Amino acid sequence: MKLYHFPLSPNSRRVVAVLHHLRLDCELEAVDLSKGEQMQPDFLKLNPNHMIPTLVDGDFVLWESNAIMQYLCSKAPYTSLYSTDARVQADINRWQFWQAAHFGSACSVMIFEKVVKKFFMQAEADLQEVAKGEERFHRFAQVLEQHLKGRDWLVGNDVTLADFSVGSFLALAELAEYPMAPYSEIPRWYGNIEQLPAWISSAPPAG
Ligand SMILES: N[C@@H](CCC(=O)N[C@@H](CS)C(=O)NCC(=O)O)C(=O)O
Repeated sequence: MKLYHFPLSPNSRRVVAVLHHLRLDCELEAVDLSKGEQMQPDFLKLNPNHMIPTLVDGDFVLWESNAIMQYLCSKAPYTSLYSTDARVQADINRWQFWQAAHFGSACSVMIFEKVVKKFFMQAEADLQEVAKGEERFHRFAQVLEQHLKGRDWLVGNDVTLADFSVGSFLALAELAEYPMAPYSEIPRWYGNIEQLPAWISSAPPAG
């Protein structure tokens, strides 16, 4: 298998974390988004959305990080990351869809305005966009905060794909200046993810 990724992207880090957690053999190839490498014709043949992560497994090409994570679990003999129990699996799916549709898209506004523009475009953040992102962030962070009360993980008693999917956006909380002040459960839970060997080993190189 080969995974096209960009180390700074939360969308690809969570896939790399799952690869490490499951100890799966997979070649990693970095696609440098800051140089526009995702627009190369050969890459566009794999993913016409020009996005990482993208997985190639023989003649099978898969894009969308959450779909890739679920597929990788089918490569492991059994993993509690993605239980085979229908309700537990539905619960994990729920949080993965929620990340893709709501929480992640709120975080992405701040990542774009405060990180991508500053480091890759040498441009200023649009404060109106930041305000809209923050409002959206609070709407969904409140849901996450309430759910995490009395829990160490999003679903059940162990780490699942749900934690990697939602948690991946917290890695950029400081850099992207998410408005984290009202929340205590979210950083407590993210602290559990930060201690996972697979999360540590999937971190982008410093500097
Ligand atoms: N929904 C997609 C989002 C992937 C995504 O947004 N990738 C960004 C990097 S974080 C990308 O490749 N952007 C390059 C571009 O849009 O040209 C997933 O979960 O895989």
